[in-house]
Amino acid sequence: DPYFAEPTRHPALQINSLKPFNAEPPASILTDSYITPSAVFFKRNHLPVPRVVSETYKLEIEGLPGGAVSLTLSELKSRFPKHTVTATLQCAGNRRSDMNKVKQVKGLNWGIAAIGNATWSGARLRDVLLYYGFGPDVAAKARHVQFEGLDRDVTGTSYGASIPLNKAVSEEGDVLLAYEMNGEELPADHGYPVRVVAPGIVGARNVKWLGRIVVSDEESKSHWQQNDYKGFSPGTDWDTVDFKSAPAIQELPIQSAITHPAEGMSVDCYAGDVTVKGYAWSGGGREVIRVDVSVDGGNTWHVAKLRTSDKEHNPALPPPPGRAWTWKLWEIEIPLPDKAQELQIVCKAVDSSYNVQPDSSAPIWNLRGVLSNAWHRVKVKVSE
Ligand code: MTE
Ligand code: MO
Repeated sequence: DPYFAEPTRHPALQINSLKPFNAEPPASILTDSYITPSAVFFKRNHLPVPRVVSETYKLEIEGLPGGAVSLTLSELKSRFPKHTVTATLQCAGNRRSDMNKVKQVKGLNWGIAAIGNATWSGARLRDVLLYYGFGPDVAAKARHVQFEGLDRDVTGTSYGASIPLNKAVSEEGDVLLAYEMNGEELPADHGYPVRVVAPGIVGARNVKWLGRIVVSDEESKSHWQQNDYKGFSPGTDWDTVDFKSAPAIQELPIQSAITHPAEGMSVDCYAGDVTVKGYAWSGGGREVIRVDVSVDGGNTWHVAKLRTSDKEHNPALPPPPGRAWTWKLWEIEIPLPDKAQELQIVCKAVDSSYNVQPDSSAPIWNLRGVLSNAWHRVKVKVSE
C-alpha cells in the first residue's frame, strides 16, 4: 500500500478524499483564531504522504553556476538565518462547490475552508540561491524556479511546480524554504521536513516534502504546472480545452467568504441584529481594504470591521505595500430588516488595487472549477 506512511489526522476535518488525503475544517473554525491551528489547517495531497527521515534528507539544487549541490536539513538550518513569515495559503479549488452548482466541474468538491493562515519559519529561498551562486549571469538566462516534491505516483513521477524567478529571488517576495509551521516542525501532511512557502501565490506552487530546486529558463514540466491549475472561459469544455493556451495560475484573485452563520441556521427575530463573520484575502500581496456585507441579498450594504491580528499575533506595523500576505478576519453586527423571514447574507471584498469579486459564479465558471471567488451567499431563517 503506497499509503503506508499516512499520519493520523484531526477528527474535526471534513474529508473530501481519503487516498490521497484531502480535507478541510468546518468553516466556523477559520474565524475562531487569526492563526489557523496546524491540526485543522486544510490538507491537500495529490499523492501518498512520503516518509522522509530528517537524518538522511537531502535538498538538491540545480541550475546555478557551481553545478548541482545538495544540502542536509542541518545545513539548511545552520547556514541560513531563520525568517518567520505569516502567510495565508489558499487552494486554487477553494469554493469549487459553488461552481458545481452552476454546472458540474472536475475536481474535489471543496467548500469555503480550503484556506488557512499560518506562521512559517525557515531559510529564505533568496538567501539559499544567492549563497550557491545566483547572480546577474543566471538572471539573464533563467525565468523560473522549479520545485520537486518527494511524493511520487505509482510510475515514480513526483509532484512538481514552479514560480517566477523574480518572485523567488526578490527581497520583497518573502519566499521561504520552511521547516516550521506555527512554531513547531512541519507536520507530515504539510511537507515535513521542508516545504516552499511562496506568500501570495496559489497553494499548488507551495511544494511540500521539497526534494529538488531547479533554476531554469522553463516552467516546471509537471502535469500540475502544464495541464492543470489554469483558468479558462466558461465556453471551454473538455473537448476544446488547450492547456497550452493559458498561463499557470500564480497570484490568486480577491476572495472572501462567510463563516458564520452557516447556511440553514436560524437567527432569533427578537435578537435585534445578526452577527456575521468571515475571512478575506487577496493574492500577490494585495491588501484587503474593505469587506461589504448585506443581509438582503445585496440591496443594502454595510462595511465590516477588519481584524488583522489576535492576542498571540500582534504586528507592530501594517505590512509594506505589496507584501500583505495574510488574510483579514472580519465581523459585523447588522440590524435585522423589519419583518424579514429569511436573510440572504452576502459578502464581497475589495483589495488595494480596487479589485472586486464577481457577483455570481456563472460568468467565471471553468471546467476545473478553479478561481471560484464570486460573492459568497448564505441563507438563514429568522425564527420567532
Ligand atoms: N506539494 C507536494 N509535494 N504534493 C502535493 O500534492 N499539493 C499542493 C501544494 N503542495 C501538493 C504540494 C496544493 S494543490 C496545495 S493547495 C497545497 O500544497 C496545500 O498545502 P497544505 O496541504 O499544507 O494545506
Ligand atoms: Mo491546491
